[in-house]
This record gives sequence, C-alpha cells and structure tokens, in this order.
Amino acid sequence: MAMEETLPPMGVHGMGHKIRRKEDMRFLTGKGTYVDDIKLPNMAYLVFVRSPYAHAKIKKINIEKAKSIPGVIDIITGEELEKAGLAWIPTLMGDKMMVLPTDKVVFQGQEIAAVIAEDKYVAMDAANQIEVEYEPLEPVVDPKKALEPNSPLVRPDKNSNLVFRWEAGNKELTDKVFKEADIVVSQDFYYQRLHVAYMEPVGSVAQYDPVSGKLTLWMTTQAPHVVRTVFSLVTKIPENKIRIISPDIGGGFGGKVYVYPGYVVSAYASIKLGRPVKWINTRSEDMKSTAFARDFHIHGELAAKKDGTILGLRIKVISDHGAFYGDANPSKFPAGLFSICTGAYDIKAAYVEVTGAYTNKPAGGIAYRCSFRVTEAVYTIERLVDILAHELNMDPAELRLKNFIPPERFPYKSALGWTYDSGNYAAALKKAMEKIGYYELRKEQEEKRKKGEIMGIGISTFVEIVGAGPADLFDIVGIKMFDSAEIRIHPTGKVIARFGTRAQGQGHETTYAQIISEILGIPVEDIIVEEGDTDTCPYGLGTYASRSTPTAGAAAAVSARKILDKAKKIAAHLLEAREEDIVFEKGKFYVKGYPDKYKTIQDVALAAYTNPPPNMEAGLEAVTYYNPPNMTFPFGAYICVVDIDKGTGQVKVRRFVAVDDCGNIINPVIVDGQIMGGLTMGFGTAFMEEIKYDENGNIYGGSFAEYLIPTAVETPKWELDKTVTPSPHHPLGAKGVGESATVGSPAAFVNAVVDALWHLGVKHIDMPIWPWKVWKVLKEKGVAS
Ligand code: PCD
Repeated sequence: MAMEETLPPMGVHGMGHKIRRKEDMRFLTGKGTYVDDIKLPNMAYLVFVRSPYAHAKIKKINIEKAKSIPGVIDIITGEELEKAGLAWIPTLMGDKMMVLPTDKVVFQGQEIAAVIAEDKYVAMDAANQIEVEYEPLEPVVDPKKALEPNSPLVRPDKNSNLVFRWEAGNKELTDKVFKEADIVVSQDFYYQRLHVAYMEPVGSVAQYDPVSGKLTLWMTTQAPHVVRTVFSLVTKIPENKIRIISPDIGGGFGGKVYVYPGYVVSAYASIKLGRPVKWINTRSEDMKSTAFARDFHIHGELAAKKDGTILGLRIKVISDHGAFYGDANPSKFPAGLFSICTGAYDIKAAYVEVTGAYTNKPAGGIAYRCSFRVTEAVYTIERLVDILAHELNMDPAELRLKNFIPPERFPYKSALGWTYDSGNYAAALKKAMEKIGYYELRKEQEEKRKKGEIMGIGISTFVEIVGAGPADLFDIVGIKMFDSAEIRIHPTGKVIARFGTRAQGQGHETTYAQIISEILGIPVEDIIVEEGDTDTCPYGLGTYASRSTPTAGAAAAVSARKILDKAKKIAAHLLEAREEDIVFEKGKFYVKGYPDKYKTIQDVALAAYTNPPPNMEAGLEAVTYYNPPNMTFPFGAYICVVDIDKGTGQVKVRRFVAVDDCGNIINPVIVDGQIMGGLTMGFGTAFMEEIKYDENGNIYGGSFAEYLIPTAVETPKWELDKTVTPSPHHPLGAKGVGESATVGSPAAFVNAVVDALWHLGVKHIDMPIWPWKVWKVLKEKGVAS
C-alpha cells in the first residue's frame, strides 16, 4: 500500500494518528542543518593527532615542523591545557577524563594534540608532521586481569584499576533459595563491546565573541543543557554566556551523551584565537575513540523447582569501562539499571554484583539504545530462562507463562526493588505465539530434526525501565532528572513549543505537536516544536534512555492542560457564561447544551491578548518542569524462527514477530519505525557487530570494512503487532519505546540459534553469531555438510 493511502493529511490529529513526520520534508530533501553544515566567516579547522599506542609514556611532542606549514594557526597540547586547568575535566559519572594528555596516553586513538589551521586539509597534513616520542608501557586489555593485584595501572591518578563494586538484592536469602532449589542452571555470557554506529560522527563548532564574552557552541549532543552547566562550572564562564545549540543530529543512540575532548578543545581554541573553530571527527576516528557500549562479562545463575517455578537469580558481572568512567548513568546507579534483570518474572530472591574495571581502551559503558544497562539485564535473564527451559525439557513459552508476574499483581515490587507500573506479559506472548503459529512451528521443527535439518525458535519476553526521573532517585551530576515543555500560543492561534529534550531522528517535532493537538484541538501544522537551543528552550536533561515521552511528553500534556484551564476562563468570559458550564470539544468551547454557539481555541487565543476577562493577565502560555512519579515499564514478546545452513553455518532469520507494549501510542507509524530500526540494531548485535582488541590494545579494523552493520540486504522482514497496557501514572498513559527492540531482540535471536542446536549439546554461543562460529560447532558435532 502506498504511504499516501495510509497516512492522513495533517489537521487536528492527536494521540494515535498515523500522520507523516513534520521533520521529514527537511531531512528527505537534504535540507537539515547538522553541525558540519555550520559555516561561519573566518572559521578555522581543528584536527587531532592521535595515539598509535594503547598505553605509552609521552616523552616529547615535536611541533616545530608542523607549525611552520603555511596555513597552520596554532597547535594545542595537554601542557597548555593544563595551565588553563583544562587538561582533565570531570565526567558525568564523577570520574575525571583527560582532554589532552600531559604524561601518558591510555588508549589507542586517544587525542594527543590539536592542530588548528585555515582549512581542514592543511590541519590534517600538519597533524601528520607532529612527531611524538613514546615509551610504550604494558597495556591492560583484559578487565579480569586488570583487577588482579599485580596488574599495571591504567590511570596515572589512581592506585588500582577498580572503577566500582556495586551490589543489589538480598545475598543471604538468594543463597538460601539456591540451596533449596531442585535445579540450578548457570552460564557465562559475554555481551560484546559495540560501536554506536549513528550516521553523523561527533563534532562541534565553537564561536567566541570577544565583545560580548559569549561562547556559542554547536555540538552533536543529546543533552545540551547539562553540558552547558558542566562547561560553565569547569571553565568558570558564566552559564548565561554559554549557548549550546544541538542542531539536527544524525542519530545519537546514547553515543552523543558523552562529553568529548573535541568539544572542549574547540571551545578553548575559539576563545584563545578569537575566531570560530570547527572540529568534526572522521568516521574511523569516531570508531576508534568515541565511547563504546556494553562490554559486560556476565556469570548468571537461575534456581528453580522441578516444575519450572523460578526461585532465585544470582548474577556476577565484570564490566570494562576503558580508561575513563564516562557512562552517562544517573549518579546513584554505577551499573545503570542492570537491577531490572529479574525481568518479567515473579522471582522471590535475587542478588547482583557488578565490578567495574579500567582498561587501556576508550571510555565505554555508554547506554547504546539502552536505558542504562537494561539491554545487558534483559539478555541475561532471557538467555537464562531459555537455558532453564531446555534443561528441564520444558517448552520455553510454557516456562515463561508459568513464571510471569500476573496482571493483577501490578504495581509490582521486584526482588531488586523496582515498582513496575503496569504490565500484561502473558497477553503479549500469547499474541505473538498466535501470530507466528508457535505450536505448528514446534511440530515443523520436530519433523525437520528427523530429516537432519536445523531449525530453531527463540523467544524473548523483555521488560524495560525507561523515563528517568523520579527526581529524588535520579540525577546526573546532581541535576535532578525532570524534563520540560513550554507552550506559547500567539494571538492568531499559532503555537511555538519548546522542550528540554533533543531529538536525533525520533520525530519529536511531530509527536510533541500531536500531544498538544490532542489536548488543545489545534492542528498539528500550526504547532512548531523546537529543541536543542539552551538560550531559548527550558532547561531539561535531554533525550536518551527513552525518556522524552515519559518526561517531556508528559510536561507537554501538563502545560497544554494549564493553557486549557485558562482558555476555559476566557471562553466563559466571551460566551458570558459560568466556567463550570463550559464544554470543550475538538477545539471548540460552548455552553453545555448549546454546541452551535461556540468559540474556537483560536478565538480564545486572540481574546487572551485583545479581550481577556477583567483581572486576568494577558497571554496564553505555560511551562512545566515535569517530575515523573515513577519510571515507565514498557515490555514485549518477540519470537524468532531461524534455519541454519549446515554447509556454511549461516543463520537465516526466517520470521520475526514483535509484539510491543508501550502503553498508549502517540503516533503508530513513528512507533513502528522505532521498532523496525531497533530490531535491525538488535540483529546487528546478535549476528554482526563487535569491537575487538588484540593483546596490545590495538583495535581490530576500526572501519566499516570490518565492523559490519546490517544493510537492507541482510535485514529480515519484521512482523509487528501491539498490545496496549497504559502507564497508570503518565498523563497520557504512554511509556517510552525508542529502545525496546534493541533491548529485547538479541536474546530472541540467540535463543533461536541455541534452540536449533541444543539437541546437539550446544548450550550457548556468544554474540555476534558469525557463520564461522556456528560452522565450527556443526563441525565439532559432526553434522556440518
Ligand atoms: N512514541 C510514541 N508513542 C509512545 C512512545 C513513543 O509515539 N507511546 C514516539 C515518541 O514520541 C518519539 C519516539 O516514539 O518520537 C521515541 O520515543 P521515546 O521512547 O520517548 O524515546 P526518546 O526519548 O524520544 O528517544 C530516545 C531513544 C533512544 S534512547 C535511542 S538510543 C534511540 C531511539 O530514541 N535513538 C534514536 N530512537 C532513535 N531514532 C532515531 N531515528 N535516531 C536515534 O538516534 Mo539512548 O539512551 O540515547 O542509547
């Protein structure tokens, strides 16, 4: 069916309408404005010299030759930054990170010196002429070895490689439950290091105005307000003299929450030189030096009764954070929200322990399409549940149905302390089973097995936790995690709405407008949504961890309702009636019983400026800083069918059914787009992507030639469906959804592959499941053809 037929034109289209994305005209015609599109008069270019070593002492940096190249304006090293107090800056997790090193380098690809030149190519040539004398040091690559007492130290300012040790749950109770259990299953999982392969590499343009003393920074950040505050605290530039603009962003996926050295050095250089300075990473620089995701070494155990009742969960993790602890977690959660790992199941006792290690790699631990480690948690529990089902010789769907938290138990308090807002896990799984024809597939699998064909079915019934705050529990560098919406209605009824979040492709310009349209009955095309300019937008914590709908989306609803309250008063005045008698419907106010004599919201807007009731201030606007009472807990049931080629080990995803539940939906096409994109990323995780290092800390490859991401050719066909279980505390009953599919799907793929091979004695294969890994197993088991 053509898009034309399915998508209605714009108009008063609130919640649940499949309207086209307002921003797409700009994006699809190449008219977006990204950081690299910012071109200012007299702008200089910054390029970094990067370290070839993972760990080395810097003995000397010879810059003379480079400096003499025509067009080179300046060269900035760590020594100079140190004098300005900027060689090290705080990370969002209360650690410190090097902007430029003064003593030693701590990962391959680290920024060592910045060349600023009249143009980018001169800067690149000059960077090649900078000679750095190194004394190589023994690198720390394996996080387990990093924690051994005799390990070399990654950090010059620390006396161990321990980042943190964190635990949650009741250890005694969990140990007791494990002793009493009929069966305990255990497995080691490695959730591999991933690169956040957004389309646009990170960069910034800094412009310092010596007359006003104002610093304007265009940057690829998902959290402009927080970055402004941190910049101000570090540089002592007054916060109202720093303006951060995140223009259009070509994908963020968590990788653009981190504060990169380039942001700081471009700002410093612009202030020093009095001219604008641009820095844009190349793709391979980005791959080698930006913050990475995952890298969790997990040991998981599940205890159960013979009949499949799950009793306890015990998990031990070693996490690799690279050289700086730069995760963007809320500060009270060193291992993010990993403690959501009891998942969709009613588990009495659980205990989790996470130990973080420094290694000679770029900073890691960022939440790549993941609400702070939810992805690792979901993978662990969903793999363990499948292993338990197979060990017990039970059907993995039946085992899940037996252990789900039943719908009547919500709000449900988990063993690790979270209060789930709402859920109906059995409904989602049953819908997915029906859609895919689960029992017929099991029969088919049995038949195929008899013929020696290899087919598997994998399930993942995940639960997420998204939408941070509440503010008393969640903060980033002390700043409470709320979010904001300001709505202004002009006299002619046209609207401008501004937010503390910042979309990177999610479609906020459309969905926020739909929220306002839903409540005020104003057509979506009359509502302009703006984000990402700290001079104009209300303060907010930004867009990551699927928090925009639960927080800023809620703020939009509350602001719109505040406006509606005032509008009702104005309407009563215009209709010469009592406020209690005013009815509001589809953009029209009328007196109860007299729907034909009405005033439109646009009439009321005009009156707010021309004829407000006596004693009422003019204007029609509202701002809300929304502190959510709880997180939202979206969930879903995914089922994947795979066929494995015995000759090559190639896994073919034959079918994939995804039933998602994100509560009430604002825009169904946007939500489906989010899920399809997320599934594709989960597919890449399961089958293709990994950042690896050799024993010297050299990155393998470091370009898209080796780091494979799925294209349209590899990507399976996704079959989508929904259940709707509204969030009881969100003003619109909505939950977040942007990350669900990336969080939930890897376990479904891996479960399907292991399900296909279990009868051969295969219990686990670590991701990415490359064909050769499967082929090796088939060969070992004597079934490769
Ligand atoms: N929605 C609707 N409904 C509902 C929900 C939701 O409609 N219920 C929609 C909204 O509105 C938007 C979307 O959907 O538009 C999404 O949402 P959310 O969930 O709220 O989220 P946000 O916050 O907005 O966003 C964020 C996310 C994340 S987080 C990520 S990764 C990713 C996702 O988002 N990223 C991205 N998606 C996306 N897309 C694109 N295109 N791009 C990008 O970049 Mo992190 O933490 O950062 O890792």
